[in-house]
Amino acid sequence: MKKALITGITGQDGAYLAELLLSKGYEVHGIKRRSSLINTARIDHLYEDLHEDGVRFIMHYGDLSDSTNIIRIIQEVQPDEIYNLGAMSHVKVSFDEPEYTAQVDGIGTLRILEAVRLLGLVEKTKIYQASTSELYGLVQAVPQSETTPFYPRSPYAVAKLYGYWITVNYREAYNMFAVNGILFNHESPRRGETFVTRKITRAVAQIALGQQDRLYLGNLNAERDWGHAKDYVEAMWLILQQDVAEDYVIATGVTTRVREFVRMAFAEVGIEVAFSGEGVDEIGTVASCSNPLYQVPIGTVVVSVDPRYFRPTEVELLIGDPTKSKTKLGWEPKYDLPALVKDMMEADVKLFTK
Ligand code: NDP
Ligand code: GDR
Repeated sequence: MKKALITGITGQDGAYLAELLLSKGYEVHGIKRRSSLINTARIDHLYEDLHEDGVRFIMHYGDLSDSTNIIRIIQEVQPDEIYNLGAMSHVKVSFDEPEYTAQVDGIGTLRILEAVRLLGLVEKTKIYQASTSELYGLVQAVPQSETTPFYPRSPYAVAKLYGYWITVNYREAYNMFAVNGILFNHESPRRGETFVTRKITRAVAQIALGQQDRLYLGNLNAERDWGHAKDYVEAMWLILQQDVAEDYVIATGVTTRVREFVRMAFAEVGIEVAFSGEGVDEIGTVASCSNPLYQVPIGTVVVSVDPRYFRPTEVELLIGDPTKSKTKLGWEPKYDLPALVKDMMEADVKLFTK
């Protein structure tokens, strides 16, 4: 039975990946941080009683800022595959916590690689590093592929740039199977509440149910290549099943503005929103309403811009070129953007109907 170790198992991707690996017969180990309240909601359904026989889902306390526990856990588990998904993953927050972000997202990656090397696991353990389209930052060329130059635009992206290159360096220096998945934005009903898609679907569901008046957002013009997290964890697994260690872009190849995502989410609950004004004065107003849940009067302002959500330096446009992953991995996403929006809206309407 193959053993996998997942850092960031309590996050969006960690939860989907754990499900996928369990379904493939793996023994799955995860690293979770100690917190004052239990924060394992995304993986509680996978919990197995350690007192039973044949347990295949095992959690370890740990933190990517602490080399000692990383070494101990890797030594204990002796994993065949490590998926390094743990990170301070919020771009805007990284401007407020730049040093911590560098420690966890940058040096944390080194800690994993170095632990595998020091423990003599180079031949045995394959390592997946969660790299990101944020590396491309300020647009150099589109669509962005494995050969497009990087220009990171946030402390998060700069930390991830270190994680990317230290992974490449350990691969080349020590012949390790250490690879980067350069994943473009991927979302789901399990997405953290402060990322823009989930913030939108939660707010739209609450507006549709008469529980909230307005949604405040930052840059409505940003363009993102959004996919579904379920599809993207499949790609992570495929990347580690290859004979040759290589880096891959995972994306849909379609980009959409934040404003359009808002429109699509409202349309799911029968509310047509029209945008007017510009910059900080832009508003979204109800143009028509056939909402089966709650009548929102025509002309009601449901979206406003709040400059507090602007970033000191923004990534305006991301659009990925998934040619290599499609041809070499045979990876094909099952969800397009309308299907993703539908999935997220259905889940949030259900959540707030309760
Ligand atoms: P989440 O923010 O949902 O999850 C992050 C995970 O990392 C959580 O389990 C979190 O634990 C854990 N974590 C945070 N800090 C530490 C730490 N110091 N030590 C150990 N674990 C820590 O992110 P996603 O699931 O969306 O993303 C997974 C990875 O992929 C991240 O590295 C992210 O940067 C990267 N990525 C994500 C993309 C996306 O669109 N989702 C795109 C490209 C890359 P806790 O639950 O305790 O907070
Ligand atoms: P991103 O995702 O920064 O791309 O990083 P996020 O959803 O936070 O922002 C996407 C775009 O939307 C704009 N935006 C807002 N964003 C947030 N969070 N809140 C708002 O109110 C808002 N209004 C507009 C942003 O300015 C931005 O342009 C995500 C994370 O998952 C990273 O970890 C990952 O590496 C990248 O995706 C790929």
